[in-house]
Amino acid sequence: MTETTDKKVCTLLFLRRGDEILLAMKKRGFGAGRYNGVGGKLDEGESIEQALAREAREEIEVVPMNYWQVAEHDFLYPKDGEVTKQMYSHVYFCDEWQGDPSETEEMKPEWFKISDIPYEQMWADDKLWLPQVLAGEKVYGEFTFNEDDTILTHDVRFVETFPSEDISD
Ligand code: 6OG
Repeated sequence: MTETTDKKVCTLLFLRRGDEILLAMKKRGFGAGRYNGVGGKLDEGESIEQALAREAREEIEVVPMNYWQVAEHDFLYPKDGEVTKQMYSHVYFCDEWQGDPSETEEMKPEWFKISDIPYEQMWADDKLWLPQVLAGEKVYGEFTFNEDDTILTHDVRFVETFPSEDISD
């Protein structure tokens, strides 16, 4: 994993219902205008699970009840040849929750058939790992982005355990 001074750990959660997935249109901030799962950066002292629940409540007004990790990603955003921003994302699926997904100031949720995911309106990395995860694989990905948000490099691997779970180092 590459380290930078500005590494932010964040969560990403996708609700699942039969052959559908809940995506949310980000209305403001980083990634605005794209569909994504719900999530964001961990607050000071917060655990992954606490952040997952807080973001789901704040962004689409649901409480996740049953969820499991499906992916882990290291996103690097170089500027002028130097990595100045890094997001390390813990990705989860959820098949049981309380509340109806609702639009908030930040996100507009929408159900999509798995066969109809609007990859062209999502981050460019999503089509490189979401299909595998939907097929039941666990993946770890490293992605470097150009300044125009296209992908410069990517490395996606199937894993049994995620790097954050590796206690050997
Ligand atoms: P806030 O800025 O709202 O967190 N995120 C990405 N998600 C995908 N699928 N691809 C990317 O490629 C992403 N970069 C960031 C992580 C932003 C949310 O957006 C996710 C966070 O859940 C570049 O706190």
